[in-house]
Amino acid sequence: MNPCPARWTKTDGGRKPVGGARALRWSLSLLAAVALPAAGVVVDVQLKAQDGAPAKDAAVYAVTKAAAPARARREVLIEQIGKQFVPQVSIVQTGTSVNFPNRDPIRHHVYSFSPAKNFEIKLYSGVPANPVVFDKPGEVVLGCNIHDHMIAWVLVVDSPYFAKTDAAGVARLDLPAGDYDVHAWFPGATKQVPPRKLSVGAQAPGVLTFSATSRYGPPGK
Ligand SMILES: [Cu+2]
Repeated sequence: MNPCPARWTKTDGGRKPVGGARALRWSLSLLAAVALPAAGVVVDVQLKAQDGAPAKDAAVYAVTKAAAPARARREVLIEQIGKQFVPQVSIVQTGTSVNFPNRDPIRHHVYSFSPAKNFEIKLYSGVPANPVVFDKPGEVVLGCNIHDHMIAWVLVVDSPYFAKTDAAGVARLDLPAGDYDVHAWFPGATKQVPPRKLSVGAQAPGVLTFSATSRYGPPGK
């Protein structure tokens, strides 16, 4: 006599197609987002060394006062291969987890004394059990306690809009319309260059160029 079981069964049966339709709508809207990059404007930023040569493996990031969208933060890897950090330069958003897999048949001891992230992973092989969370913005210089020549940088930024420069010294940002401070960052530079204002509208603003005002890169290079 209790109608409930029958009613529940019916409702459950009726939910499935609704769920399926919802899933389809989601995938369609994702496709639309991918197919319409026009929501943002692509801005190329050229970085040059003091002598005018392209500044490879430097970074650019743009900061806006407008609410930036949350970005899915994947775990970032900085490996040790042949007694080098790979990659030597990383740029991540504040809160990103970074792990340090040791691919060498010898042990490394990764550390940083930088104020933005003071940590060490004592003498280890293989993949550390826990990644390191970079929870404060700033420049973090990495070293190895065993191999003095090993050096790498992590730039931690409070923005989802960042990119590393390629071999031509160009970093490409995809920015929604709005007002930004665009920062260039040269790893290991004794003095960084000041940021520039950039208003992004419907038109691409052309190429922004920054030149390093000091020597940068690993010591001794
Ligand atoms: Cu080492």
